[in-house]
Amino acid sequence: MQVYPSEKVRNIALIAHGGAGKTSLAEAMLFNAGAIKRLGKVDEGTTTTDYLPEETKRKVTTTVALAPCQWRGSKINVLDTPGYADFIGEVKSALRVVDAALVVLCGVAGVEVQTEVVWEFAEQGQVPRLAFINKMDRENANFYRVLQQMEASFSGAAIIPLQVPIGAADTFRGVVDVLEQKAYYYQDGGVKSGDVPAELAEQVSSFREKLIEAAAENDDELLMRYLEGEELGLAEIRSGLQQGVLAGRVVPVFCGSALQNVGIDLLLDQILAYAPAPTARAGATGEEMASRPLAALVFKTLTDPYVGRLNLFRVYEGVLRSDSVVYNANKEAEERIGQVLILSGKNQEPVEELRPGDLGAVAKLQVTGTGDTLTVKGNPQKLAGIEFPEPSLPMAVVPKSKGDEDKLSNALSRLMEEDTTLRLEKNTETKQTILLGMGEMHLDITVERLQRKFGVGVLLEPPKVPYRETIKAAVNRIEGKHKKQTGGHGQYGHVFIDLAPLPDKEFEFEETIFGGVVPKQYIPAVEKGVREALMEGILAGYPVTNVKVTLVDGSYHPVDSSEMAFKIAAALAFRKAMEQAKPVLLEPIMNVEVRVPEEFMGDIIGDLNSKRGRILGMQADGKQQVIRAQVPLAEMYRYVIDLKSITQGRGSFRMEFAQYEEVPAHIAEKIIEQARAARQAEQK
Ligand SMILES: Nc1nc2c(ncn2[C@@H]2O[C@H](COP(=O)(O)OP(=O)(O)O)[C@@H](O)[C@H]2O)c(=O)[nH]1
Ligand SMILES: [Mg+2]
Repeated sequence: MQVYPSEKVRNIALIAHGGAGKTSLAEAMLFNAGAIKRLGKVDEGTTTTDYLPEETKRKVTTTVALAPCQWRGSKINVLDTPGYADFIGEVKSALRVVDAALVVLCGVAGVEVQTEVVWEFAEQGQVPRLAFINKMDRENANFYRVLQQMEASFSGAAIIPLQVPIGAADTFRGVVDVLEQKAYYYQDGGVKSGDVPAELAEQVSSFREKLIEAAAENDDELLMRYLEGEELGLAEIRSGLQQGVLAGRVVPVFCGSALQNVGIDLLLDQILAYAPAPTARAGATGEEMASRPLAALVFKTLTDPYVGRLNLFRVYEGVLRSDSVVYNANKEAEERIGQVLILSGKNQEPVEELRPGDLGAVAKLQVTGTGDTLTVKGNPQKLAGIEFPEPSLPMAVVPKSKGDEDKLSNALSRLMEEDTTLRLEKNTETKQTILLGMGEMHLDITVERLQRKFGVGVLLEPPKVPYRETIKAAVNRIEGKHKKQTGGHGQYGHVFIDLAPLPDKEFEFEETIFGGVVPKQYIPAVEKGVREALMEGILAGYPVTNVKVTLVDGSYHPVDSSEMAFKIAAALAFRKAMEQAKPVLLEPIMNVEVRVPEEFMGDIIGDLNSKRGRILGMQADGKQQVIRAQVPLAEMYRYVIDLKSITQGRGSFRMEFAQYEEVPAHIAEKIIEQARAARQAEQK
């Protein structure tokens, strides 16, 4: 593929709710541009951008994929993104490096939950937007209804139809260009232009009026002439619209069918016309940008156990050349660039260099990962990174075999290089390795990738709750005696302890020994014996906390006493004392903050109550309500899934540890019973 000057590059991300047709559209664009010979199908697993086994199996996009098209002397870098909420981090990556987003809508379903989510991402990132209403060939497709939904949902920008469909469903035959007032009919694999059909004339002229007004509003001079009733030229109107799109004030809307390949060539033309070039967004010429020191941002890292690491990046300034040395400003290290590549799905093509604004890839960098800036050593600069969402579904990772266990940690850290929404935590209390993901599908796919890429087999289990044990009563002078005096060297340790609740501290040890009844040198052993006993409480084997132990009395034997004997005696005394001191189970309580649209508030509160939650307060924040509550961790580990089903994905939540509290008796009984059964099973 030839090298394109920055003015001739367009970077556009296809963003949408899952199933709107992004992957099919990317495929149709590639096909029309002649980049592929055969139009692949999502349902047959033959598209360019859904190429991973996890994707073809599910017919769902899981990672951002690059698909460049050469169209009328320009290059359009299309980024296909996932629509499923579990992979929203990939959408963030794509939006970070494009100059425009093409929001794809299903002509039947219209504005869906993830449409709103990704629209807002684009708005927050100040990414100009275009919209494509797809699936016009489907029964019940309705262009005008979807337009109305868009107007109702997206108030921040003017929604301006630049096309209208000719026919719908079975009779969908093509589109009218509103500005040109020209019809395009698709038949027998070709396109014919003609006059606007009579039945659409009125609609088209009213949209055209709206369009011209929207164009004029972006340019003072145009606006004046427009208000004076002057006729504006096509080029002027286009330029007004371009400015509006660049500023995010205007969203032009197009339509067609990706599956039937109707309107896609026109869409490519419209992208060239309205999606800003990198130069337009930077406010500089390509030559100016190229003459500056290198600044390139890595927006995606792919790992392959055989091929190694592949970094996808955008060049912002300067030129990235094959066989050069660059500087990673984040890792503060030099990197050797071998061959610069252009990617199309999984296919790679070597190129000499990439100009400012272009997207490409480099293999086998040593330290570079997602979010890093590649620059020059003498003049390093750091581009803003990418803000990824925090994963909130935890599962414990259990290796299937010893071999899997040995390979696991390396495989996971490699996977996390390419998937920035995975987190790994080691829970020191439960000794479990916890993998956090965005949702169930995300974690399922992670398990598949561990197997496919690294040959590591794992199971996921619900994480254990780190319960603790404590006491509610104080007991005094509890005796522990360890004595063995049959034959040879004996053992003798003997203590009396007091045990008391200690609300604000985990543990304290004191001694009030008088007259050396327990000799000084054995007192540390007594404390050690107690500390070891604390690690496994008597109820269900959880760590004991918030207790104070005082060594008050004891006795010794001049020959048989030893540190070991006093340690054992102390542990015996502690367990006996705990049994008598009204032991209870404690569970972690979380501070939870749920953010949902107002209409879900009742259901959210009901659900939190059923999870033994205490509502602390509610507060409006714009159209959203923020609900604060305290809820036991044991009830919360799948909350991301419950919240999604209550709100159809419109809610979000955060939680953090608050404090430990006593487990209600009827629940404690079950936990203690389970622990006993587990211990018995272990002993067998
Ligand atoms: N009838 C019809 N179906 C389509 C069209 N575009 C995509 N589809 C189908 O919609 C489903 C989802 O498409 P896909 O491209 O995977 O959507 P994505 O999740 O947005 O990438 C697949 O079964 C496609 O064949 C279209 O224009 N018309
Ligand atoms: Mg897709």
